[in-house]
Amino acid sequence: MFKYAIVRTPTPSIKNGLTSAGLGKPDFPRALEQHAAYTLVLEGLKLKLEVLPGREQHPDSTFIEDAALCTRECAIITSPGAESRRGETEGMKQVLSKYYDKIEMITLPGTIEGGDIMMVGDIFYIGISKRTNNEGADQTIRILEKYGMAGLKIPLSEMLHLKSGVSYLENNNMLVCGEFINNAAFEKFNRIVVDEDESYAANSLWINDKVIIPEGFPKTRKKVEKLGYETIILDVSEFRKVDGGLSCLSLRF
Ligand code: CIR
Repeated sequence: MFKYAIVRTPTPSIKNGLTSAGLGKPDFPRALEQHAAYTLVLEGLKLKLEVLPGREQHPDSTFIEDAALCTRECAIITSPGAESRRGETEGMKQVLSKYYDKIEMITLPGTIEGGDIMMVGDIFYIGISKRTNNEGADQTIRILEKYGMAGLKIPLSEMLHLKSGVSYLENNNMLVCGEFINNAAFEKFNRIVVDEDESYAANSLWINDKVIIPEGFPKTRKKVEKLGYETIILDVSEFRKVDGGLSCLSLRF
């Protein structure tokens, strides 16, 4: 169960966020409303929320998941692979030191973004992607092992981040789509395949026994409900325009 969440408010510069979605520019007032609705849902799920001020100079900084990894033992400040996102980790040590005694750092030439890290108990699956390199993954794995946890690398060929295509819903259940459907690393899980035309919903979010699903993906919703989960539907259309999903909008621990 998660107790805390940290989010960062979007700013008007979100329209300059990195993207390959081809869905147009986000509408800032709408993004703000959607972000507020997201934070309300997290609070409704009994998380103690910290809302960090937006950073206009970093258009993607509302996707705070990429800037750190919060484990049961330590927090790890990442080293974003996208150059325009490098500065997003500034100040994170100070923020996280309210919650953690042990704070570790990934350093260049290692790069890693939180969207490439999926927690399954004490095992962290780490996507090797355009943003996360082997060096960044290896540094992370060494830190995890120091604290009695483990990391496993998963090479990606198509998706932006590992969690763009796979989400762990606890209780051995995992949403998978695209290049991850037949990945041997996930064979032991109860894999629920997300249809290609709903692939955005592969980034759904388990929080304290409920699953948040983006609005507009009824087949995925049905599949998740069939597993017995109560679902919460949230419209995150403006974040989707800059390749962001539900998980990237918060750190949860
Ligand atoms: C980026 O390309 O870095 C942002 N526009 C989207 C980041 C999404 N983050 C995530 O899935 N964890």
